[in-house]
Amino acid sequence: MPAVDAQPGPFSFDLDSTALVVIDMQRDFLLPGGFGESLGNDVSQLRRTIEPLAALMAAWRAAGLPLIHTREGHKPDLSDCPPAKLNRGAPSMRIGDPGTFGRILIQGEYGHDIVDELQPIEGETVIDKPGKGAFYATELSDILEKDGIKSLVVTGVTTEVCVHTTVREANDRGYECLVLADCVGSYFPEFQQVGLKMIAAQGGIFGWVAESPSVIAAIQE
Ligand code: TIU
Repeated sequence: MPAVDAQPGPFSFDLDSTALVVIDMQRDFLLPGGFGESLGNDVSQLRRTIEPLAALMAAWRAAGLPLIHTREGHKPDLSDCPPAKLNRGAPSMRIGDPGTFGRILIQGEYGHDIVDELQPIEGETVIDKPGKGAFYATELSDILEKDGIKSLVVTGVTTEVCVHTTVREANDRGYECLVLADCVGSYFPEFQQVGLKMIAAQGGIFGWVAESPSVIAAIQE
């Protein structure tokens, strides 16, 4: 059974029952000129995850292990977007408005899809989710149960929002989660730091935290 150096201690996982989850690496969040940047965010804080994530995905695919992508977004008629989400805050652009890369966070639009560097390949699962967590109102639980998955290696954006919500949902459902610090990103450096600490604190209250090179080494052994 491979094990990687992690906080708060070594993370052991079985290759037959572990999936890599790549959360919301979408153009709307990551591309300069997109939705994320229009909210005043520094997209470079997210873009630094692309290179390590591409390397991890290549190794994961070479090992023949399951890879699941998620995308946050809504139907064109916004019937799956609660008013509480649509109207929150005072953004210069709202979900469904026309943006640089099509209607913001709307399924089928260019900006809603995953960045070129990390596009899914044939046979990989893509979960479209209306919420922050990947379990809420999606088929993820059924897929993981069907495939006998028990552990998740969690990556993507943003650390304190969709990554945290998904890890918390997974933790309550009995999955062991390893979050990779170099493959998750927040627009806010302080949230990145504290978000990762919160996962591994109290003996791993939500899971474990490691760096992707240790996982790559473990699956290549
Ligand atoms: N995917 C995800 O984290 N959605 C967000 O809206 N994140 C923010 O940090 N805004």
